[in-house]
Amino acid sequence: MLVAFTSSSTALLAGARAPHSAVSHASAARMTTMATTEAKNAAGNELLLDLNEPVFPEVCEYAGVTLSRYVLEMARANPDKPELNELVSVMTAVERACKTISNLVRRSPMSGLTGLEDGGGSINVQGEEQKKLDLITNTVLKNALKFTGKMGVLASEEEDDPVASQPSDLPGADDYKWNKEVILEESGKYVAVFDPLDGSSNVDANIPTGTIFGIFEEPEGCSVLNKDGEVMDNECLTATMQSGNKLVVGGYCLYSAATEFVMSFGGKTCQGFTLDEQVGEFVLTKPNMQIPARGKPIYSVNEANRWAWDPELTEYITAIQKGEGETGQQYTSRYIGSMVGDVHRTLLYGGIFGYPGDKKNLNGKLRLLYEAAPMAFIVEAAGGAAVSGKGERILDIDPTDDPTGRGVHQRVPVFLGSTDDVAEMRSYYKK
Ligand code: AHM
Ligand code: MG
Repeated sequence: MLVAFTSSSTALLAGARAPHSAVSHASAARMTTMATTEAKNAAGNELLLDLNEPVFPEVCEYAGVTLSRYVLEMARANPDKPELNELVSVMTAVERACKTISNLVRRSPMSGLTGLEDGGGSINVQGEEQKKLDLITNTVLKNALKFTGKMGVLASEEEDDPVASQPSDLPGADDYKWNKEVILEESGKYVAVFDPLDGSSNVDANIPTGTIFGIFEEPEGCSVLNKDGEVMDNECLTATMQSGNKLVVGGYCLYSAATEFVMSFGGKTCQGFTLDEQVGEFVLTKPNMQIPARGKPIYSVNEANRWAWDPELTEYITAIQKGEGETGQQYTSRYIGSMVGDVHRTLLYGGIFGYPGDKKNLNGKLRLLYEAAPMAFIVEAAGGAAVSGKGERILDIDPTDDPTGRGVHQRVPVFLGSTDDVAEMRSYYKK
């Protein structure tokens, strides 16, 4: 169902493409109910939640629609789902963390936060050297989410294993040595997955980086301790192991010339906000983002790996480079090496972004839970496609099926972007 806040001027319907200039002019708004739609996203896939989308035909010229207002209106537009009110504080925490991270990244050349943690001595579970900012941004996000009181379990690129979100005086909690940082809590409603500073290898060169996040509901009946106060197995702490099609909210924050926060609440639409640094608020600047079915002729992939690619992929990339693909246009290459920046450009301009598996790294590099799935959620909400190495929908991949046993850090090949470009790439595998 769509709910519109209407007044005398042009109404912007959720899911409809809105000119950016339409978010202006002050006026009071009145709420009306619009026709019912099915619980499907723009890509035509079933959604977990059928949410009414708040619609803003008119907003204050000076303040605009802030992210906080959008989230509040989303909860208000869905009175039959009171649990959404609990997400307001979770989203406030994510928003505040992203503002803080933006500031930390921006000030890092002056504040001594560039470079490696421990002079290179700090390595995460995936064998990667951690940067000072990797660790600080992880703490910022983790603390912000913890203190909402709504979170049960958090999984992050910078944590070896998922961590519960609150200290607990429950019996047995102190003995629990499941990982160095495990703390237990029993009242969480949501679980979060995040990559606090994706693309951090770029950060010292002042190249765009980003935060990627996803929020799931905690599975029903999840209890860290059993009735005798004994610590259960990892069942609940692995509550983050859910497929992307169960995401309630997903999105990213891009730290670039401007800080942009792009998110989808429920997966039906995709909304883009820009941080107004002067007032410290994210303001809706890209309502109802839609990725063109065939946008600019751009491909985005690390070509240094092409010698180990599938021959089908090599054939496809070579064809579009030469102007011998379906469009007959010669494609150009854009690759930042920061997924958030590369995906943001792809959302706005169209084209295809990929991190394929290859002979050396069968599943590529990107992690399913906190990189591939939230990004696939966003791209589909904007009408694009996101598939893995066999052409399967990334959002349908069940992380508990992981044959590599990497758990929350499972990697998957990723291709996403304009539907026609992704379909064209897959067609080479069917020849
Ligand atoms: P990170 O999470 O350790 O920063 O790694 C993920 C990043 C992505 O942002 C980006 O798409 C990819 O790594 C780039 O990898 P490569 O340098 O192999 O092209
Ligand atoms: Mg990352």
